[in-house]
Amino acid sequence: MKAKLDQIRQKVTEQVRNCDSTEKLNEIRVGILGKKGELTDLLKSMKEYAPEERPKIGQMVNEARAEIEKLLEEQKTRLEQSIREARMKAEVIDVTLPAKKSELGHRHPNTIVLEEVERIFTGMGYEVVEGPEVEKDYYNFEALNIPADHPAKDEQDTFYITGDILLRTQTSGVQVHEMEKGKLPIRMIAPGRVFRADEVDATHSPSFHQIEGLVIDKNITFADLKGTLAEFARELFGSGTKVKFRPHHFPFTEPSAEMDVTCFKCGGSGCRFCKGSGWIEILGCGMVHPHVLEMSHIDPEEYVGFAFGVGLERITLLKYEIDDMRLLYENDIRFLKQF
Ligand code: 2NL
Repeated sequence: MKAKLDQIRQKVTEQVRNCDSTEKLNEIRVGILGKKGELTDLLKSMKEYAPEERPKIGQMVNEARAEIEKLLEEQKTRLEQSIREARMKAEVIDVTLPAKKSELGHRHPNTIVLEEVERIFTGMGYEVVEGPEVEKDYYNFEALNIPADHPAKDEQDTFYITGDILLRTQTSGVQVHEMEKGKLPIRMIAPGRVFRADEVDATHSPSFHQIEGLVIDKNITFADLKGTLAEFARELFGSGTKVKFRPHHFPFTEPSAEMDVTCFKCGGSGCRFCKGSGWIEILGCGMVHPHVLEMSHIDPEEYVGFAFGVGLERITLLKYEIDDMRLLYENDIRFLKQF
């Protein structure tokens, strides 16, 4: 028995020493200590010995077992250590290698212009207020005095979600919510994304951005509107910019006007850019219609206001002399980096 044990011990020591993977180490363990392993077989053969010899044999086998287990464990630790070392060696980071250049983004020209417009109006004491892109028909149309049979309300022009919920076609709803709060006076601009069922071309998109402005206070006149918007135009397009107001019609303002600025390309003498007229239209405006004030519970006998609306893309295209609106939606970094 002792000879057999010594033989196993020797064999295992040899095998373990030459073993180079944890899988093989496990195979060795099973071959010796497993259910059908050599040492287990040896233990099973105990009954062939005399009863008085059995405890001694049992002790010998157990000692051999402990020894082999220790051997296996030590080799396992050694193997794991060397695997770890090999991995660390392969993972070495060469800090002297040149760094990869990371491509930086760029602010969108719309964002640059919007921030400029916000700077101009906050400088005049206006608040910037945002609101939801999904609105009730009431806040987009009815509260603005736009009648039920107005062409803008046609499904051809407006994206309806349900019969009375829609994607806003202008940001006016934000101002109506503000008027309903009843905190006067109001000096605000409402920038944001708006939606219209338009086909895409050089000057149209189903989704674009608008900036609306609203002032409500006592004793506001059309002169306040003119002065404010003229100052806005001078700050945005340069101090030499002149403005001109042409009569217009909107259901939500009375009187209403469109404002033109002198062409910043030719200075007013006429060129291809302004189609020879010397003027470029940039916004719509007017004195808030008394009925619009009334619907939002503001007394038109006590309070008056003016309002205006500008297309953000339109002024971005003009300011940067971009001739196709689609360029603003492609987000090609080579285009964006030019502004
Ligand atoms: C345009 C120009 C405009 C307004 C928007 C407005 C908002 C309220 C009350 C009265 Cl809450 N008016 N907004 C006023 C004039 C022009 O937008 O070309 N729109 C189609």
